Amino acid sequence: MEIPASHPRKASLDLRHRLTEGFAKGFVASAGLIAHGRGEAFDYLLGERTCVHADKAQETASALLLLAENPVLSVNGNVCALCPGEVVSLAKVVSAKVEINLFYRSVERIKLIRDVLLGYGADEVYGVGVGEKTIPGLDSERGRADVAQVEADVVLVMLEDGDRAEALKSMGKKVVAVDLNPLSRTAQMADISIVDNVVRALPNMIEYAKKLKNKPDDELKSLVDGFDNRLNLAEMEKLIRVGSDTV
Ligand code: PTJ
Repeated sequence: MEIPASHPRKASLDLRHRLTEGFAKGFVASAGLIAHGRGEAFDYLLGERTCVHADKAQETASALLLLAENPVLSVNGNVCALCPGEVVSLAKVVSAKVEINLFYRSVERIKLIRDVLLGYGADEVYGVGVGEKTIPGLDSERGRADVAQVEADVVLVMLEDGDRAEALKSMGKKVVAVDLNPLSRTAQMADISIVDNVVRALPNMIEYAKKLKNKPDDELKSLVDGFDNRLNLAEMEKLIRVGSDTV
């Protein structure tokens, strides 16, 4: 159904439709619809905009991805529905691999997500095999990983509140999270937590990565070293509780 351009909640409803269409096509998990609702609630409280602290986290995350030897962008059903083209673009700018990692893993969903990503121009999509590698300490299906994720030094984890960030960190990796809930386990465990809607975060990260790409490593390192994730998360939580950028 086409939402009229005059509808005051058009942008939000259009995003919902991307999820319900992805569900109808079979690549969004039914629980993914619930996860999206949780995100919507946080986004509403944050004013549905990129806050200054989220913008800083996006700039820093872009620098970290550019510095990485072996960055991986991890994609689940919701990310595939909301921003497949942006995942592919960001992967190209920062020379990252794109890997599918699903909680509700099925061969059918993996194939559908792979086809969407290839349709948006991905050179190669990882995580489509049987998952011969495992992430130690992770008993869910998310623990089945491709060699890409196992060898990665920096992993971008989007839209999941779970146990993978902790397991990846135990393997010595740096984790960047995109999660509208600053209190989520993933946001709390990550090295850089971007508290913003993924549909705004990824385009902004692509722009930052393009700007930072030709800067010397020292400059990128000082951006990363100067970032305090605890403080950033605390500011984002304050923003939700108090409702102002200036508190
Ligand atoms: O596709 P699968 O099989 O891997 O399944 C995906 C699930 C549903 C398991 C995954 O999305 C999930 O783990 O959902 P959770 O546990 O509800 O965590 C989702 C987190 O992402 C919540 O903290 C939400 O607030 C947040 N979130 C939801 N939508 C967005 C978002 N964060 C940023 N942008 C969004 N659009």
